[in-house]
Amino acid sequence: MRFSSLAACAALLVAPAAAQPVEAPSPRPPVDWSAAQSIEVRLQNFSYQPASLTLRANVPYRIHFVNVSSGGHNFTAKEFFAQATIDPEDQAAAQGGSVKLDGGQSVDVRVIAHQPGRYKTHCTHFLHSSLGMTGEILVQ
Ligand SMILES: [Cu+2]
Repeated sequence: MRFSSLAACAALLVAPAAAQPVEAPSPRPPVDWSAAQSIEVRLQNFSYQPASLTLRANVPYRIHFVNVSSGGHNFTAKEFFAQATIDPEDQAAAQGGSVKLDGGQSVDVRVIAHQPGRYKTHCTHFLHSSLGMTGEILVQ
């Protein structure tokens, strides 16, 4: 009797932990990319316009990157792209978390951010970030 009530008590103590199984990543439904909101980011010597983007989590966006300068730039945001879903068609353009553009080039990346937070972005070309080519993406 005493043992069984102890066992019941132990079961109660264990129950809350048992009620919180490790969450498996929930399967994500297919995305309707045609509903993506458009945002334009201009890359120039030596800044992003705008330097700060605000995105809502779990909302599809089409980010239109335009390099308006004659030299190459990139938009490197590894942590941002790592937590995001990128349209399979655009994954090559954002390979390794970096969108690379030659002078005058433009590219679209359709993306859904999932994890709210602040993510840094910068251009990895020599000295570009120290000249001001940095920015942030705020996911709300
Ligand atoms: Cu640059």
